[in-house]
Formats: sequence, C-alpha cells, structure tokens
Amino acid sequence: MTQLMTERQDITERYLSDGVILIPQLLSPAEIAEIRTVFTEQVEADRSLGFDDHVPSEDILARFPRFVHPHRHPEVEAGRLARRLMTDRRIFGVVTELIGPAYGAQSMFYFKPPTARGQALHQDNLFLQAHPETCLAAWIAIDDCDAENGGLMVIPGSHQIQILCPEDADPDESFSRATIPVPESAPRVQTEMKAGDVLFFHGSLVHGSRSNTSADRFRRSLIFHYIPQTSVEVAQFYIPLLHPDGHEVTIAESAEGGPCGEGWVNTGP
Ligand SMILES: O=C(O)CCC(=O)C(=O)O
Repeated sequence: MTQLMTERQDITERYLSDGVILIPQLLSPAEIAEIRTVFTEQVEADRSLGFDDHVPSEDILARFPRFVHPHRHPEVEAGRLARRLMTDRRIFGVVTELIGPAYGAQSMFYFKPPTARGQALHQDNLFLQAHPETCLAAWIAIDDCDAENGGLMVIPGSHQIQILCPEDADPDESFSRATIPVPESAPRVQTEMKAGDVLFFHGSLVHGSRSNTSADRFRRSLIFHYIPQTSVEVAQFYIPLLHPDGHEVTIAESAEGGPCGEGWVNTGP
C-alpha cells in the first residue's frame, strides 16, 4: 500500500493526481477499540440501524447488515459516536485540506464478517449527486484489512473519468446489484490497512471490495462522506447535511435519475 501513502505536505497534490490517499493511524488504538465494541454491541443487540440490502435471510449479511446514517440515531451510543467522529477535527482537517470547507453527508458502518460478500466496483457520487463538485469519502479501518478479508480495492486516477453508467454485478461476489464497466486493464490496487488508518477518496474514484474469504477475521469499517459547502445540490437521501460545528444544514435536492439516461434510478448508498 505504500504507493497510496504520502507525506502530509503532499496530500493535496497526491489527491489531485490519484484521487486517493492513505493517512496512517489517524485514530488511536483506544478509539478504534471503542468504535469496534460500540458498533458490534449495537448490531448484536438489534438490527434497527441496518440498511435493507434485500439479502436472503440465510446470508451472513442479514445478521450483520451495514448501517447507513447511524449519525442520525442519537438515541443509541453508536449513533452518538458516529455523529461525534463525523465532525472530528483530525478527519475534518484532512477533508478541508482536500476539498475546502465541507459538510458531512453520510455515515456508514460495514461489519463484513468472514464469508460476507463485498461491494462491486462503483463511484460514490453516482449516489450522492453532489454538484457542481463531487463528494469525498473517509474510509476508516476498524480492523486490519487486506485481500483475504475483503479490504477495499481502488483504481488510482480513475476519478478523472466521468461517472460511468452501472451494469449488473456478479451476485456471488457482491451484495450490491450494480457495478460499472471498468476495463480489466485498469490497474486495481488492493489496499492493505491497519486499524486506525483512514483512506480518503474522491467521489468519482472507482472502488469496491471482494468477499471476505478469511476463516475468522471481520473487516469492519466506519465510513463518512463529505461534500463541499459550495455544493448547490445533493440527493435528498443525504439531507440534512452536518456542518462541522454540529448544526444541520439543508441545500437543494438534486434530481433523481443521475447521468445515466432514462430508466436509471438512484437506489441509495
Ligand atoms: O467497504 C466496502 O467494501 C465498500 C465501501 C464503499 O464502497 C464506500 O464506502 O463507498
């Protein structure tokens, strides 16, 4: 993964050319342990924060659904923690360096237990529809992750291509139904991250993950998406946005439908 790591002073330049940068150990082992415990206890208690990805009941992801927008649930500890971390100064500091003043748009938590399928290659701004600029993801490793347990794969430089229109994904590898047609020749980089590392990537960067093939290693991740404060619109699903001082902000809704022609429907995150 060294090629995605960078000296702090180079991050903007690197982000512009690759669309992805890795900041090692942005969160401490104690913080990561707390996040891991709080979210795991939440999903073990009930699945009320789980997003319905329409997986069959026998699928391991039915027991460990991803959480979408946990920061909108202040009634539980996982919600309060997500909301606090979404505006954490260390994370927001990098976000601001990369895209200027920003709003939080989405929080997510993936458990990805052993045998769970991954998420096919995609570009995030297809879902967020932030305009005129794109969104930015902060993907926080909560466990050490690599190819074996389904760590993230990225295609550096792919943020410079336009949003591509989705096609059907391989249901044996991906719980999400759509993927995008990237030529096999495009160089995919398999990330290897330690718990506490954060990967920041551009909303048009092609990324995804394969199944967790390990026997006993969860691949948990806490993910935030941000959009520039200069955004004039974003898809309705992401409103209200979160200002770094903690108050909620509303901007115009972008039209559903996206860039892929008639019949294309934005089906969520
Ligand atoms: O963590 C994964 O496997 C996929 C996450 C993702 O694609 C995203 O954060 O947009």
